Parts: sequence; structure tokens; C-alpha cells
Amino acid sequence: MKLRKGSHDATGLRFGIVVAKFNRFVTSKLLSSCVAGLAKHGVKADDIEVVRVPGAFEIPLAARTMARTNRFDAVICLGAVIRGDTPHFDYISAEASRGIGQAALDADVPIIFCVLTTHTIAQAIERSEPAKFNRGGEAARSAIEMATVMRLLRAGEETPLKAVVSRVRRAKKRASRKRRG
Ligand code: INI
Repeated sequence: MKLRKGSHDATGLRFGIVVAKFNRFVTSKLLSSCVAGLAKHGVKADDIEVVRVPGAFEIPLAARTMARTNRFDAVICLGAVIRGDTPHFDYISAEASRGIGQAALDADVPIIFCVLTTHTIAQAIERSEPAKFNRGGEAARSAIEMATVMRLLRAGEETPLKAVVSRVRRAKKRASRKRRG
């Protein structure tokens, strides 16, 4: 059995962060604990790029665009959608989660979902507090783990060209064995 596991050593890895300005009193805390979490695991400040977008609805497009530049080992999405009196919450949160998941698959790069969806402001504040749930720090750890596990998986992956070359070699060997009888 082969076990492939990510690590939490992020030395030399590069990360993009997309952060929503909406509910900034929450998202700014997510951002600072996320950056602190990356730094704690060895990421240099120069290897972190932060992009601000208006709200959670805009996160997927920016995350997908960042991920597709191939400059980042993972992209982290930070936002806070807080339930109000109208169905607006449902549309924004559904689109943010669906879009972020889709963006990761499209770009083939890990994209971490750290968009809080809460019933109350108090719940959002609690979850952004480094001393409590520390969702920003958790997002940093998930990003590092995914970036390292994807590197491992990709290292074991045959590139299409390598696969063709080894198929041709195998065919040549078979033909030469046949000729020799
Ligand atoms: N954006 C959020 O990030 N959180 C919210 O709670 C929120 N609410 O409640 O409206 C929100 N709305 C803005 C939205 O994300 C877009 O920026 C806006 O609709 C423009 O496209």
C-alpha cells in the first residue's frame, strides 16, 4: 500500500489569497490570521499575493484567474456571508461555494474555501478570532497540506509525452523479442 500525505512544511511554496471587502471587520481578521499561519509554516512574505474583491460573490472569478497564472501552489478564499432578512444570503453563499469548487477543478490548483456563512454577526466574529475558531489559520494549514499533497501526486504522474515515449519503447522491445524468436 502506498500512502501519500501532505505536510505542513511550506518552505518555498507560493500562495494567492482572495479576500472580500464586504464585512471587512471579519475578513480582515481572517486575512491576518491566514497570513500569520502561512508565515508560521515557513512561507516568505514575498511568496504571498493578496487580491481584494468587493464581496464573496466576486471571489470565484478572481481565485480562478489567480490559480490559472501557475504562479501559486494554492489559492485561499476569505469571505464572510452573514444571514439577513432576505434570501440574498442564500444566493451569495451558494454561488461562492459552487464557484470556488468549480474554479479549483477548472484551474487544476488547490483553492481553499474559507468563506464563513453564519446566521449572526456574533458567530462570524467568533469564527474569525485567532483565539477561538481561527478559521483563517485553518485555511492556511489546509492550503499548505493540499499544495504539498498535490506536489506528491503530480511527481508520480506520467506526463503525456513520457507515457507515449515509454509505450513506443515497450512496443520496440516486443518487436525485437519477436524477431529474435
Ligand atoms: N457579500 C459578502 O461577502 N457577504 C455578505 O454578507 C453579503 N451580503 O449579505 O449582501 C455580500 N454581498 C455583496 C456580494 O458579494 C457582491 O459583492 C455584490 O452583490 C456585487 O456583485
